[in-house]
Amino acid sequence: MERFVETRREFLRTAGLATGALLLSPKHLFAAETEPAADYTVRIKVAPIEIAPNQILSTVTYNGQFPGPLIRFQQGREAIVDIFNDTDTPEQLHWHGQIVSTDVDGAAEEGTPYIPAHGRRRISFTPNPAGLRFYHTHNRAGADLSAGQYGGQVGPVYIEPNENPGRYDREVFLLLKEFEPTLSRGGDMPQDFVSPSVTDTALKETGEAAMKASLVKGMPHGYEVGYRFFTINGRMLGHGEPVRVKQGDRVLFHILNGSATEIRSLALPGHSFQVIALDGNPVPNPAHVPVLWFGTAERISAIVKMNHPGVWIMGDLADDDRRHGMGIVVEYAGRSGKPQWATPPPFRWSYTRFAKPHASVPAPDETFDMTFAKDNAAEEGFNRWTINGAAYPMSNEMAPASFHLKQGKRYRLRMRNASDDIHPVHLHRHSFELTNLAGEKTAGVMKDVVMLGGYQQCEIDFVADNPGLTLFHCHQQLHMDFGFMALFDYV
Ligand SMILES: [Cu+2]
Repeated sequence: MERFVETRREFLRTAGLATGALLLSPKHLFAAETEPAADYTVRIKVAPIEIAPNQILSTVTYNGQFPGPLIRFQQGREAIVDIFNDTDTPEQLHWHGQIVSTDVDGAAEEGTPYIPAHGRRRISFTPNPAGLRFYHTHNRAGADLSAGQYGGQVGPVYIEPNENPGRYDREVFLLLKEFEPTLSRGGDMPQDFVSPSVTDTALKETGEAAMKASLVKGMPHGYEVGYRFFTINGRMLGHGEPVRVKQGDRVLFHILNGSATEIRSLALPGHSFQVIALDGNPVPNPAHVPVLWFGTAERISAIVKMNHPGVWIMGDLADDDRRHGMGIVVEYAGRSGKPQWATPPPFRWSYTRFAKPHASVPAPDETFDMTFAKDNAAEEGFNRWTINGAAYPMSNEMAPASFHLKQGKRYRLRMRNASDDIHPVHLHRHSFELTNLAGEKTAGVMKDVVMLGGYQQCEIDFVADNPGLTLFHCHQQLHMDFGFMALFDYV
């Protein structure tokens, strides 16, 4: 991986040395001034990736590798990124979780220009906020399972904080991702891990009435996506480099669910995770948990004290997914043998565990009510998704904004899920605070994706502090591609 600081200094040094010569050539000097070297270069290209010995896939990648290169920025220091697109399809590269302008963000719906096919786009921005972010394509895939985030266009971003990042011996980045998607009718997303588990009777009645109506029409189930291969850092379990540790190490894991559609879990037998950040943002209460759960696009930074020597499988709780690759070996120095797995005791995941106890949040200036609903199999066999009755046009384009913001005001989104599916809901270009989960008040947890369980409700608050069109959507690719999106604008 390139370290941009060196690259840039080197460039300036070279440019400085060359100044005398360039005086003879004003045109050359001008070119150097208008086009400094990029801090990072990302190249979108189709490439083979080997996820296990002789298991080679061909997919769209960043820089010919999967995951895309880890991009490290320094908080608050402007960076220049060149994005080359070597494919035949115009592309959008989204800087997930960053507070950037619509010109940079990477969403056509907000008006970000495309990176032209076989072209280049240069962007510059000030990376913010600190912590674990990521970059991924924001192209619509629709029914095309080789497009969008089904392919290999996902890479981690780490924005170095200006303040002390914490005490640990080493840092390990893990990116969870499935390959070879196929469509099926049915398939269940796990959600019995969600806490609080309270569902709303009225939402349930709405959802069940919709299901009855579609059963009458003979089309109760839209397509769902399943996968053949499961990987961590682009390798199936047992086929990548193990995470090598020593007894007593404090290892800081930065883990990212890069899936297009799946909810993931992760456990390391005999160890606990001290969660220090969610979606890159430090949590008020860094609690210990035996299992991590990630909605699509969610990130967790957690410290593991290595105090249980052995050779272990750090893997997904779903046996089938783990057997098909969703895991990585953690190996203590001096230990060998077959990696061991043990199912952790029953555990429910709640964001409130990491919240500020007994804290309250300021009242919002305005509350937007949103109801999410599913029209079963209504869109050429795919489920159509609506927010307050409207599906976003299925075109990868701008549409009129549904919600209007005034700069500086605090807003609350009261989200009600009238479907039985779980939704990892994402707001672009802003961070939000979790303020109510299924009736339970909470405060202090800042995120950019929140999982909303079937027939549940939750509330998130955010300050309108980054003017411009702002996309809001479910991060499950099938859901966002079939209507589950809306725009906010500033008025
Ligand atoms: Cu969804």
